[in-house]
Amino acid sequence: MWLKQALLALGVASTSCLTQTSGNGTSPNPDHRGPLWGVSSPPFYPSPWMDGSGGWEEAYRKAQKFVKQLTLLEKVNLTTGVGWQGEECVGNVGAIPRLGFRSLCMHDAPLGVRNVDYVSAFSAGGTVAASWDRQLFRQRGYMMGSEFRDKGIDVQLGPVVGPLGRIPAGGRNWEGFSPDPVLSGVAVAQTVKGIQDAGVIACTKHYIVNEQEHFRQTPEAAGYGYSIKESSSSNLDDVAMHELYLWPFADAVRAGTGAIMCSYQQINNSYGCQNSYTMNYLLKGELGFQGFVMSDWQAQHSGVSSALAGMDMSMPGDTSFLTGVSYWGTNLSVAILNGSIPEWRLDDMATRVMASWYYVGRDKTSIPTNFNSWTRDTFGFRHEYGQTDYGLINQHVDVRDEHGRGIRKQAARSTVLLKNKGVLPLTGNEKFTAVFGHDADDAPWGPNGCPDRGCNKGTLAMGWGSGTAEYPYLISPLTAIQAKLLENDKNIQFVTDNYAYGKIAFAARQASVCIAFVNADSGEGYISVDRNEGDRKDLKLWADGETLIQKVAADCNNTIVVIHSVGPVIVSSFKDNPNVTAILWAGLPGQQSGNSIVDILYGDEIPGGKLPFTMGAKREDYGVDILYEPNNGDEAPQDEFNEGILIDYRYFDKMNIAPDYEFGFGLTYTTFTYSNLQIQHHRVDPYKPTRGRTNPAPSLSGNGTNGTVDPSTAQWPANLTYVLGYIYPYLNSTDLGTAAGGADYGLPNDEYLPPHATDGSSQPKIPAGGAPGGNPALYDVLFTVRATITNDGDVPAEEIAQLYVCLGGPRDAVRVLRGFDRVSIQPKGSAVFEADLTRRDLSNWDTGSQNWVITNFTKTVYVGGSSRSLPLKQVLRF
Ligand SMILES: *[C@@H]1O[C@H](CO)[C@@H](O)[C@H](O)[C@H]1NC(C)=O
Ligand SMILES: *[C@@H]1O[C@H](CO)[C@@H](O)[C@H](O)[C@H]1NC(C)=O
Ligand SMILES: *[C@@H]1O[C@H](CO)[C@@H](O)[C@H](O)[C@H]1NC(C)=O
Ligand SMILES: *[C@@H]1O[C@H](CO)[C@@H](O)[C@H](O)[C@H]1NC(C)=O
Ligand SMILES: *[C@@H]1O[C@H](CO)[C@@H](O)[C@H](O)[C@H]1NC(C)=O
Ligand SMILES: *[C@@H]1O[C@H](CO)[C@@H](O)[C@H](O)[C@H]1NC(C)=O
Ligand SMILES: *[C@@H]1O[C@H](CO)[C@@H](O)[C@H](O)[C@H]1NC(C)=O
Ligand SMILES: *[C@@H]1O[C@H](CO)[C@@H](O)[C@H](O)[C@H]1NC(C)=O
Ligand SMILES: *[C@@H]1O[C@H](CO)[C@@H](O)[C@H](O)[C@H]1NC(C)=O
Ligand SMILES: CC(=O)N[C@H]1CO[C@H](CO)[C@@H](O)[C@@H]1O
Repeated sequence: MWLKQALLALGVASTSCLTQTSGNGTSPNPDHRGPLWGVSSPPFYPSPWMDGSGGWEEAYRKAQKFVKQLTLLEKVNLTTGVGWQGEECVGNVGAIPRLGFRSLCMHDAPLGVRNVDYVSAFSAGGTVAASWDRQLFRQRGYMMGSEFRDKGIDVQLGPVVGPLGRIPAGGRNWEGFSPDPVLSGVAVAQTVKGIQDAGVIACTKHYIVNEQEHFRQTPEAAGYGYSIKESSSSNLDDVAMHELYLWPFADAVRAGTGAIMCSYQQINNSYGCQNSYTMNYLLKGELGFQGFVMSDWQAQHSGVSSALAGMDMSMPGDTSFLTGVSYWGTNLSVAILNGSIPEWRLDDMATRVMASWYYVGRDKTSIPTNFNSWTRDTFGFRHEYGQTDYGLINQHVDVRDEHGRGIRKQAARSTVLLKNKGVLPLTGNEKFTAVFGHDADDAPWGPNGCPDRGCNKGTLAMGWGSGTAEYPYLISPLTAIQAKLLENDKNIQFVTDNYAYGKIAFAARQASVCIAFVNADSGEGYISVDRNEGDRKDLKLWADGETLIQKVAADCNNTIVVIHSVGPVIVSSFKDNPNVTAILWAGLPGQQSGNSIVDILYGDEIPGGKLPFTMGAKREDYGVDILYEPNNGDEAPQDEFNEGILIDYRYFDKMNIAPDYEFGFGLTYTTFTYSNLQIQHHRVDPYKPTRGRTNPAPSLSGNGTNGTVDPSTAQWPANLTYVLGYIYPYLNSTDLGTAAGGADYGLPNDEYLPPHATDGSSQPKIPAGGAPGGNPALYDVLFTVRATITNDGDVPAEEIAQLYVCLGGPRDAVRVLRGFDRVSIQPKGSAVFEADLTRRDLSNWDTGSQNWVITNFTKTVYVGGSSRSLPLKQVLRF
């Protein structure tokens, strides 16, 4: 009901596949209190215990065997971080010395190993998404995973599908892949498999609807002068949750992701790390997630509640950095001992952690951690906060292998050619080449000069925040172009001061080709760069890139523009300028930036990427924007996702707004003709909702704690070498109230114990569930779609063919992406594009039955080269 209202508010009438309604692009009023204002999340308890299904059987058996031998304190150790800067990695849990089991190491980032030397800086997720290349996704995942493995890391904190990219200005979108759930879903699944093939646990994050930086944490907001008592709440309906935001998480779970990170902000006014509906019901129930949920760093806000709501690991362990106290640790021991949390819940946490560890084979390939993320010094304190345990802490192991070559290739394959008036590729024999823009250059302090890349100096090859890695080197475009042109001893000049207009004009006037590099940066909310508080303040090029391009083009009729950006930027002022002869979007290419763009510019690689998002003419055209100001007094800002599923191209299509460059668009040096659409129908059994009941929660408490253990066995050992600030599982009194160290950290008198939360008996199964990724029948292939693609030109090329479906209902998008493939085709040759349509691909989420349903609306299949170039179409016959 509300959805209809929301659509009416947007001026959208009912539509079907074949007709687009007209709209004027009016965006919803951000201050309007819509139907999602102040909504809540339904409680769901008990927390589902893992059952070892869907390929997890062996890991589950081994994990249970391991957990059975653990004491209460040892299990608590497995679930609780030792505190910020307590150990080598950005997060570690306690060890189990009795069994020689070392402290597990959790470490950033989604594009390479953070805060360490001798690692690679890969292209960002949002950049490689533009390759639409499954093999590349997997290969990149494997390369990253190998580096984490060889540094001695157990869990890589990536990949990212939250943010999905609802809002183009979202600060961390570049860490993820694409605002389209299918492209993101394929990319995340392949990345997870790649990382885990290398023997490292992938942590898919941030769960869920973590779509902006503003107001995600109250202390951070206070730092920007916003006084709010609670983090913002992302409020969304059940359809948008399933059809959009949960979709790629389902793919990650189905691919076997060992960990998931719950997010900072609230969902329907319940914090991401204590929302029983998102963690218990959606993730562990419906999606059958077998791994463990860890908190984002300081995203935990309660002890008992978070445990009962499905969180399995507290990161980094302290309530907030360096407090030395934890919601868990001692308090989790107490909560088990006093019965607030049943021991099966703790057993399940520990089993999930250990099952993931076995699942990726860490029992076979565990390398000791050989670095310390808090310093580059070779010798120092192992415990940075406690300043104890001095010794060799950084072995400076070079784990890069030959990955530099792969990164160069990956970035080139992810470069998107947006415009080309026949000037590309260049030959390298141009008489006079002039390069412009600070984005072409090295940074004055070197590529790692700003901590966590929190500045925009020199060329941009990754955003800022925790999603970064240290560059082993960063090849700037200017360096690489000079090297290329010096092969023929050509003339090359440059002006890298964006504002030196006189010098720019002087160089541009002489040049036979001008290459202007421009950029737009963003990052994580704890760093603000040029008043961009994580999220971008606008979609413009930085350092007045538009004027730079205009000045160059005014004097140079062959101006090539290269954009390094975190996402869409406004290109309207120059895209139709006749002197702008080519435009390339190169994203955030990573360490080989200059070489990758040289490979494209000078013809060693043929451009073939396509946009993983829409480039709109103005920010208003996207229909949604960042909530930049608190809208609820000092209470939690209410971020209403009134647009439902209509983000990015779905919104442009629905409102009939012409983008500058549409989702899925990209040129190469030839054109393609699509023909011969054929649809094969497969007979499959009808969809069966999952029925029956689970087993009761297994009891692994061999040591018989189960609420009956004598607290005297859980006291501080007399001989323990205490590390300052470190989080331990021990009690300092046999009186549980005293031992808990205050009511704030997890005592039941401070928290509400929800009904059924401690019930370990057999539970009804969830109809849309049944296996990791959801009901297995959702992945039945119902149709196979084939089309012939002919390369019209004289050069070999690759085409990224795309399959869209109109689901046909009034609230549906005009079309949604459902398949794609990057196909290599010889000159004048043809190839067959083939894509499967699964039951999930053709279903809508039905809130009433809480399941996926294929509606009776006419469904139409479209095939072509972009979201707006779809020459082939056919109605599906079931
Ligand atoms: C756009 O559409 C909305 C909703 O239909 C309407 O209220 C508004 O006046 C329109 N604006 C323009 C500029 O036409
Ligand atoms: C949020 O609230 C909406 C509206 O009541 C509801 O449809 C949806 O299922 C809720 N989602 C979550 C995650 O709580
Ligand atoms: C818990 O972990 C800490 C830190 O690794 C370790 O010192 C302690 O011995 C562990 N406790 C138990 C009971 O294993
Ligand atoms: C294009 O460049 C030429 C110089 O080559 C200049 O005379 C002309 O004014 C430029 N046109 C535009 C639209 O800037
Ligand atoms: C630029 O102008 C020069 C001189 O008029 C001309 O020879 C050349 O072909 C032009 N280049 C482009 C790309 O239009
Ligand atoms: C733990 O307690 C539950 C419920 O009281 C009981 O069913 C179970 O047998 C107990 N397990 C052990 C190992 O004592
Ligand atoms: C501490 O004492 C216990 C019990 O006597 C013993 O098992 C353990 O090895 C000792 N630990 C250390 C670090 O000395
Ligand atoms: C230990 O007990 C004291 C009271 O004796 C309490 O104030 C303190 O917070 C406790 N320490 C921890 C770590 O729980
Ligand atoms: C489709 O139509 C049939 C026949 O009218 C009806 O039985 C069925 O419930 C409809 N399915 C859905 C999903 O609405
Ligand atoms: C049955 C069982 O697993 N017991 C274990 C309980 O914990 C002690 C150590 O405290 C182990 O030695 C036992 O094997």
